[in-house]
Amino acid sequence: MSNQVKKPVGIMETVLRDAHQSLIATRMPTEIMLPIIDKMDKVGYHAVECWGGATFDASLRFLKEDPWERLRKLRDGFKNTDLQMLFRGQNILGYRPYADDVVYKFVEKSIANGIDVIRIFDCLNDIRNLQAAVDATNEIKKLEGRGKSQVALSYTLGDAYTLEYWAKMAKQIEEMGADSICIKDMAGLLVPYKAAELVKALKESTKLPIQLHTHYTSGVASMTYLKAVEAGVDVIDCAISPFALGTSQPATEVMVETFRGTEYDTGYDQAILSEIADYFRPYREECIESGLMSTKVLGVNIKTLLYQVPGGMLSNMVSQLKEQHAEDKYNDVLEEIPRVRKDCGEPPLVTPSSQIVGTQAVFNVLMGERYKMATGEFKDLLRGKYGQTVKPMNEEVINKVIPGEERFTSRSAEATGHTEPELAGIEEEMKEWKQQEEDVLSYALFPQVATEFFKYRQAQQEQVDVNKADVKNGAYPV
Ligand SMILES: [Mn+2]
Repeated sequence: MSNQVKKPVGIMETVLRDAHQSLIATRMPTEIMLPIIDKMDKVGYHAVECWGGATFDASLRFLKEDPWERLRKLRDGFKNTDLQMLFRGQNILGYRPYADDVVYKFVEKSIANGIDVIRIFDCLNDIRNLQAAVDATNEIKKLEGRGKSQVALSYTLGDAYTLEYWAKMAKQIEEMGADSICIKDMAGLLVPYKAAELVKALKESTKLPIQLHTHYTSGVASMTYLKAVEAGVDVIDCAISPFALGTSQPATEVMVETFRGTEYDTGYDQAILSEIADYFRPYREECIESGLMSTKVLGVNIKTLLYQVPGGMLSNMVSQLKEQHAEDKYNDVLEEIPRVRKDCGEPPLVTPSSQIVGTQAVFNVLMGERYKMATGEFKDLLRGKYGQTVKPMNEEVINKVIPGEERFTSRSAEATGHTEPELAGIEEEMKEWKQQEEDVLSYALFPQVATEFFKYRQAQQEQVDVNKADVKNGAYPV
């Protein structure tokens, strides 16, 4: 035996959340997941990521599945593995800030239905927007003995984002009572040697475990993991090979093999991983054949480093331009994005700031004059309703878009007036559909989509032939 000190790196498997979100628009149904989770449970993964805003939304909207039911089924199957979810700070899994009582209830129900670790991020890295979710998790942990919070740094590039900035934020996250930290590189911007520097700086400022999340889009991600692990990162996010690479994560098997026999050896059994890959491979083929998985997202796109735009934002932008028959403006919009981002305080680009900046950039280009028109969300961002940005905003733009208007400096829930409990009111609004407490939360996040789902569910329960139902218009013969 060598006297090498073992420091096995953990792997969080993303195939049930981010991998299919990145490659097939979050369309993997529960029935594809269930047959393999028994095997996945034997790997010894640090955690399996299985839930988040897009999985929740797509379940209700496109798959006509109850996301809570999916979570309970996964929990049933994963007896030994932690289940992890992604949580948008005060926005929970939705697109607007909620009052603290909704945040608390959502955390409580997520943990009660099977979640172990909640990864919480804010699109501006305004840590005040993270506190309620962290506090809720800590309270549930005290009461139930289960539930951990992981706070994410939404990683981005720009003048303000120095090693000192990240190190300070990590320290604040430790002080706010989180259990671990994630470097959330949603756009795949973190290159290998920068990753080593960043991990080292964070390790010097906090004792919390550090997890690294990135995307393969620009082709450097597995090297980034190698350097980050050497620098001391504790956990890396990977996807089983049929759902890895491209806009998804590095492949689990590849990283396991990379560290085999070193102090970082995961100890995972390659034979089990290979069976899991065998299971997902035909489904991948099916997705490619049906066009659900586009081979376009599977290659290397080094331009993401140039424009710093996350994959999901690019595809939104392309469809917005298509609708306007202005696909030829693609490059103009790409160049406009960094300028708009700078005007509004250089925020990270992640839901919802990515959509807000992206849509405004499209407007600026199509109108032929910058800020001739602004979206309501962009105005709210300038008003401070999403929280504080790291850099000051461009006053000229503010004067053009929201002249003389009130601006806010508090956290998002207060800036948007969500200071009083709102759960009871929401329940009152939707009580005719309520079959479980969780339904109130589904409705709180996605009122229209959830209502459509509730109608569908009721029609099914009343034995209506759903094939005859007019799904498009939301009318179900009862
Ligand atoms: Mn991601």
